[in-house]
Amino acid sequence: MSEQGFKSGFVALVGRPNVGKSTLLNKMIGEKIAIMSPKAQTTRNKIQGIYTTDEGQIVFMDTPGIHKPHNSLGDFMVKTAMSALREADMVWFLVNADEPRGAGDDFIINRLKDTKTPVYLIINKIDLVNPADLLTIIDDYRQQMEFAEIFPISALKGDGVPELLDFAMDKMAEGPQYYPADQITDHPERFIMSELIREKVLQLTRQEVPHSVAVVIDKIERQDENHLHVQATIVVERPTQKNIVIGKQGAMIKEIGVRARKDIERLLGDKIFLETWVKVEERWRDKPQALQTYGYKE
Ligand code: GDP
Ligand code: MG
Ligand code: K
Repeated sequence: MSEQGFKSGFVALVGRPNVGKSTLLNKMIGEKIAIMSPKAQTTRNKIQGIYTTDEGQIVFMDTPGIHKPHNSLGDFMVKTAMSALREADMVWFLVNADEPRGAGDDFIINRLKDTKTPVYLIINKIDLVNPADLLTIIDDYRQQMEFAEIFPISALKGDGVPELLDFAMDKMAEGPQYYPADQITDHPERFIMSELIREKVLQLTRQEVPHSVAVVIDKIERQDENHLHVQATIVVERPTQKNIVIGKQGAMIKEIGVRARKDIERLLGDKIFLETWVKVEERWRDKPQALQTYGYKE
């Protein structure tokens, strides 16, 4: 550990398909990386790799909603992608040096413009272009939005990659080691499940239950190859809200469960047996411990 203390932070790695995101992750984290391979390509904080040194830890996450066109879950995806970007300490926007800027790049640029998180432009595959062309490319991207810094690299050959990593680690603030040094992936399914259940509560109860509702996934247990048993608790602040969420003879909670289960199944590709409970915890938002338990960072 360095004298200044351990550093840590999150990097959102974005870029249209084939720009070299996986190649870069592999180069950075080497054989230690295990790319997440859930059936879902849609989780909010899809952790792709964790880079740990004596100096600090950088968690790389993918934000799929940012590079996917709209579908039925489009709005939800864009919203969650945007909040993932806000939670990141920096965004690495990867583009391809040997292809002109395209619609896929512009789609992402338009979303990156809306975030306050610093965006680093990573121009990849510089081994395929001559330096004069590189300047034209940099100029073109610069005109689209403001970047905190621009890094030309070759993820394949490794050119510029150590410098990029050193730079990022340097920028990170002191912070905890979120994951053990030998852990390279997380299980973000938990996150998407709670987000989807929360979404259904808000949709179905409309104005009656405030946005302060939280959903905790208490248990995910695999029954067999295709079935997951999931237990979730919906946390509200007042007994009246609990009554609304449960509904007449449990009609509301049942409907919440049915709709959430369908979305979770569609996203994860597993059959879900979903059990939901409702709990009242007064003013949980004022309790730091509760905030952490319910997955809200300060
Ligand atoms: P992703 O879809 O963004 O994850 O892109 P991949 O990492 O799968 O890379 C797509 C293709 O580009 C693969 O064939 C890579 O080998 C190639 N590629 C990635 N980085 C570089 C690079 O720096 N130089 C060259 N020449 N090819 C690269
Ligand atoms: Mg990839
Ligand atoms: K690691």
